Amino acid sequence: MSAQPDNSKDPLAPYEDLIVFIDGEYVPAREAAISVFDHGLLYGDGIFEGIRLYAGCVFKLDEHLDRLYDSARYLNLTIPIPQPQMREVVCETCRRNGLTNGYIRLVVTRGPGTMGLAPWLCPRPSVVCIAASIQLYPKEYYEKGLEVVCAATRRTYIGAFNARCKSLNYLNNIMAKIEGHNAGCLEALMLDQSGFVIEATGDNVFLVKGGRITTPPTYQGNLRGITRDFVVELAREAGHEVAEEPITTFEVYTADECFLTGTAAEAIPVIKVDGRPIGDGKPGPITRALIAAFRARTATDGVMLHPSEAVRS
Ligand code: PXG
Repeated sequence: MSAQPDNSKDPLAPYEDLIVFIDGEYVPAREAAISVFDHGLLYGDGIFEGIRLYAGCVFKLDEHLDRLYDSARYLNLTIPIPQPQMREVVCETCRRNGLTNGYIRLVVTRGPGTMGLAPWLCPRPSVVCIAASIQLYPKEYYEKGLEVVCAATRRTYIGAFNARCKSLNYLNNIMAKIEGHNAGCLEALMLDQSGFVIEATGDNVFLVKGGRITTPPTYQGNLRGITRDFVVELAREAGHEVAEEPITTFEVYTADECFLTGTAAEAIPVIKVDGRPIGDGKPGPITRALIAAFRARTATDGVMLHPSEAVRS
């Protein structure tokens, strides 16, 4: 399978009528532009968050903002908008687009600067907020599960860059995603330098064995997913034992169940890894129950866009 793009369609067509927040203003999408000298473009120097809007509530908004501001601190990047105001930017972008359900992309770049790496020569970081709709995986995969492979490309070593910082440089993940695609899969698992399976290219990974749930700890160079933390909470509430422990391909291939979690993907079953069926090769009961619990809570655990209307109704 080729990773070359399909040029027959305009991928931006669905975004034509959007209102986008950029550097303090809400403007039509076609007018929202970042400088060609922005270090976000020149060096991938910047950070982002992907956030979901469910039934008029921004899901885990404060958790996403905490992670965004921590990512900024890691990079010694000063976000020009204080966190409480950023909360309002996210909500207002959703309101201006009349959204009830959607996907929010919040991006902070280092801003325009001279053509050298030096971030201290970039005086004005840029802030962009886009709110639109998303469908990462076709619906049928939530019923029948995904097949994945383990990518040969290792996850960036934490001594080089700690992926707990959600940066604009996703080339490590994209290399693995291409490997998955070339193997006919929509996702790929990634291993760290020592051979531990630590996450997928854009999702965290969970296993179930003998009723016990495991997921890798977040000191191995993976992203501490907000969906991951929520699913751990849901699983414990449902009475399951959940352990954060390193996993290898042995644990993956011999698991009863496997699933992935992420803001875009939510929770999705994995039924085959490297050609080996997981369990009986069908989404397992604990995975299915957690997906149902996740869906039941997404509409109630968020920051309301229109709190006054909720009080009236
Ligand atoms: N690991 C990585 C490497 C991620 O990028 C997750 C785990 C899950 O984290 P959250 O907090 O979302 O539960 C992510 C987040 C995409 C896409 O288009 C993926 C993410 C974010 C935005 C877009 O696949 N993944």
